[in-house]
Amino acid sequence: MTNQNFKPTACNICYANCGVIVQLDETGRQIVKVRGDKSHPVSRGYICNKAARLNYYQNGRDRLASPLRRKDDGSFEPVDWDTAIKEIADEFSRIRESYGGDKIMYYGGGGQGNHLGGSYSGSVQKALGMKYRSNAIAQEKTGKAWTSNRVLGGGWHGDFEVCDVAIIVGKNPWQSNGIQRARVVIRNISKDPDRTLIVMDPRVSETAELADIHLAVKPGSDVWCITAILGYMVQNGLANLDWLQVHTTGYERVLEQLASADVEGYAAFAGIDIVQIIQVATLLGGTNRIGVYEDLGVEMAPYSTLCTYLNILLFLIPGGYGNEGGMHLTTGLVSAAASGGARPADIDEEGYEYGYRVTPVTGARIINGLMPCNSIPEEILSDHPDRFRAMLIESANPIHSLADSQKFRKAFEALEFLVVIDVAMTETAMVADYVLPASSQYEKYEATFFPTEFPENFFHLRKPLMAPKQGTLEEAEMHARLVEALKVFEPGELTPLAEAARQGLDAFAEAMLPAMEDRKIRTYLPYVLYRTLGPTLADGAASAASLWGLCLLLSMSYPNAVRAAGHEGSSSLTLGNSLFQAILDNPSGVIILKQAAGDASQWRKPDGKLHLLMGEMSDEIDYLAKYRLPTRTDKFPLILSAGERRLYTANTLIRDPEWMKSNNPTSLFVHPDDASGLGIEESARANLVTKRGRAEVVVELDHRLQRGTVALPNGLGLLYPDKDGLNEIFGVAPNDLTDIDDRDPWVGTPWHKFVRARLEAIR
Ligand SMILES: Nc1nc2c(c(=O)[nH]1)N[C@H]1C(S)=C(S)[C@@H](COP(=O)(O)OP(=O)(O)OC[C@H]3O[C@@H](n4cnc5c(=O)[nH]c(N)nc54)[C@H](O)[C@@H]3O)O[C@H]1N2
Ligand SMILES: Nc1nc2c(c(=O)[nH]1)N[C@H]1C(S)=C(S)[C@@H](COP(=O)(O)OP(=O)(O)OC[C@H]3O[C@@H](n4cnc5c(=O)[nH]c(N)nc54)[C@H](O)[C@@H]3O)O[C@H]1N2
Ligand code: SF4
Ligand SMILES: [Mo]
Repeated sequence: MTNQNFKPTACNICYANCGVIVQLDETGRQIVKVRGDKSHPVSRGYICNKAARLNYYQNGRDRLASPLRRKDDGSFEPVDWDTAIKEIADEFSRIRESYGGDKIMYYGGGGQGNHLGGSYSGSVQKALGMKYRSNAIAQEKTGKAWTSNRVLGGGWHGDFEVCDVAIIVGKNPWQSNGIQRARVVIRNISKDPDRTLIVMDPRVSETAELADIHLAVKPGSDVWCITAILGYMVQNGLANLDWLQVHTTGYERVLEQLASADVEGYAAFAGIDIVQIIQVATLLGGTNRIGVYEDLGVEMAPYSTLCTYLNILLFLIPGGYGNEGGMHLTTGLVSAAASGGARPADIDEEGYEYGYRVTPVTGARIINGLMPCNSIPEEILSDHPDRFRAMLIESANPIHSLADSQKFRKAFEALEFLVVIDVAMTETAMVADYVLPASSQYEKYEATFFPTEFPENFFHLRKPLMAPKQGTLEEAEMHARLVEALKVFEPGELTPLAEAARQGLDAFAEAMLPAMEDRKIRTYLPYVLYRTLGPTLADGAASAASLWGLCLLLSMSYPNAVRAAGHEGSSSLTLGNSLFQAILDNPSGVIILKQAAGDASQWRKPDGKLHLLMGEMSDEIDYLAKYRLPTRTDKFPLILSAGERRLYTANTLIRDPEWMKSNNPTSLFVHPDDASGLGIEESARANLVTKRGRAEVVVELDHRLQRGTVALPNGLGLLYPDKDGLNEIFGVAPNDLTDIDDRDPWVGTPWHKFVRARLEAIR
């Protein structure tokens, strides 16, 4: 078979976004065949079982096809685009005039496969004076962002293709990917006698099955296990003191604490044999080619922020940073932009941060501009004069995906105005005042800003496979029309830039440079690029225009790495232009930068050192000696992992339950001993109860679980129309069972992997 008629794009089911080539049927609207794209520079033909089922995303029965407006009786009526845009702009303007633009909150902006549209939302936020925003990252990765920014000055990533020791903490890449070509890479490490795969997970996950060393911690106790490993290293001369002295500050206090850690006691509390601790500490202490990957198993559990901090120490104490095969700062199109703008935190003499931004009502910490998702309802359901009155939600389904769905529904119903932009009629869209239908990710140009690979980093701008579904618009156009309805620019104000763009990229760059002296142009840059450069881009690629600004920034921040990837240009402007052109010209993706180990860009600016001491986390390390974990009670003796990644889960991106070949959508995994103790048999129905709710489940016995733990799949319990158009719920929505208050004290991330629960047999 040849690959004629196959078009390149990417799989949008998880954030690996593997390159794929797809074949459409004769109507041009159904995706009938999907293969790995061998021309993709990083995934190189790799796909997992899910990619074949993209058509369930593209052609869901609940795709939206017209803007919808809520009527007085609560039902929706279709309205035309001009009406919708005008009325939405008017109502948001009214809220801004009555209460201030900071009472309008923005949520979302992109899921697993789509960030291009969201890059334009900033212009709408500015036009309305919005100040607070959030997205799903603030329910998983803000603890990581906070600690990483403080210690390293940015996010971190390992080179799993070549590291000697890989340590995977609370992550199951076999099912959830995340690392490029995850199954191949994991299998390679597992098979190689000279490389070691260490997995920390209470469960014998598919990844743990391949591990050389499986640290089967008790749920929520990872921080004791990791501190025991670090303590053993420091107490037995395995810390790389020479390296720490040269590259870090504040290490003395950290080493002092680890020197007095109760290694044996901590190992025992975590349920780990001391022999394993010694084995792992000795391996890590003997190399600097270390790859650490953490994910939800620890980021959504008690002590999540401390756990990330300790994971950073796992590679810094042996000196496994900035070297070949070691850990590195992530650099991509967006981190370049962030490093241009991020102000370093204010730190006092003891290593505590002060003067950080907080939310208006509850004073929760804002990290990288994102407020904690768990705080959102409290910032609405309040008498506080600064409470949020309205929201704009784009490409996200927070009623379903955030902790405590009931609380979110109540909060959104209390808003004066809610607008949702989505491709489908979601649980969140159902409570909106207006719903705007987006073209799907295969009907428009799309891209994500996730690639974090090292030493080579890629970017993949995907071309549309088909025309937009009738009645839909891409987000870039919606945002531009809203900016215009809000009358930000005078007619003709951008004409000179638009004319320069028509003369080509070089002329445009030359005109933009002085234009960007104007604060207004800088403030509304994505919108300005879309309306000036956008229309001149070939093949209708107008929404790719915002990338031009990012390419310029990347070329200014990392000129050598961009040139090493084969892009040419003597100045930042010409280099940025050639990078932008390369992104437009390569439909299977392109390497945007190539870094060298030890590259100066890896070292924290301005003093060039890593700042090991975080006062807040030092206190937490001391607190470990108290051995405190939220307790199981007679009422709730089980720990529920609410929302696991399985063979057929895809957040809420695919709503049609038929997409699953396996998976009973309601299945709860239970250890056979726990089930028999309750008199529950395989495939029996049972009630799963938490302090927040109850759900009927089907029990599947699974000996890979730890006794006393149960697990539900993620992303199910969605409403979906049956063939007669009647909405049905398939499976259990995990966040009917989770509580907004069970969260990390520093960054507010939820404890979804540590939900206290009980199971009741149904007789
Ligand atoms: N198939 C599929 N892939 C996906 C997604 C999807 O929906 N479906 N979603 C994507 C997204 S958004 C994300 S963020 C990632 C998430 O990817 P993962 O983090 O891998 O996802 P989970 O399956 O939720 O949790 C991972 C592991 O944590 C373990 N765990 C539970 N409690 C603990 C604990 O106390 N300690 C430790 N160490 N481990 C624990 C579980 O046993 C599980 O094996 O997946 C991405 N990939
Ligand atoms: N209990 C529990 N809850 C969890 C998790 C868990 O493990 N347990 N995992 C959490 C994690 S890690 C994550 S990342 C979140 C994800 O939760 P969300 O951020 O809410 O994201 P998705 O479920 O991926 O939904 C994305 C939305 O985007 C829409 N969409 C798809 N394509 C487009 C498009 O092109 N344009 C627009 N405008 N919309 C589009 C989809 O229809 C869908 O409604 O869920 C979280 N929720
Ligand atoms: S790893 Fe993720 S992006 Fe790649 S094929 Fe599987 S679901 Fe799609
Ligand atoms: Mo996620």
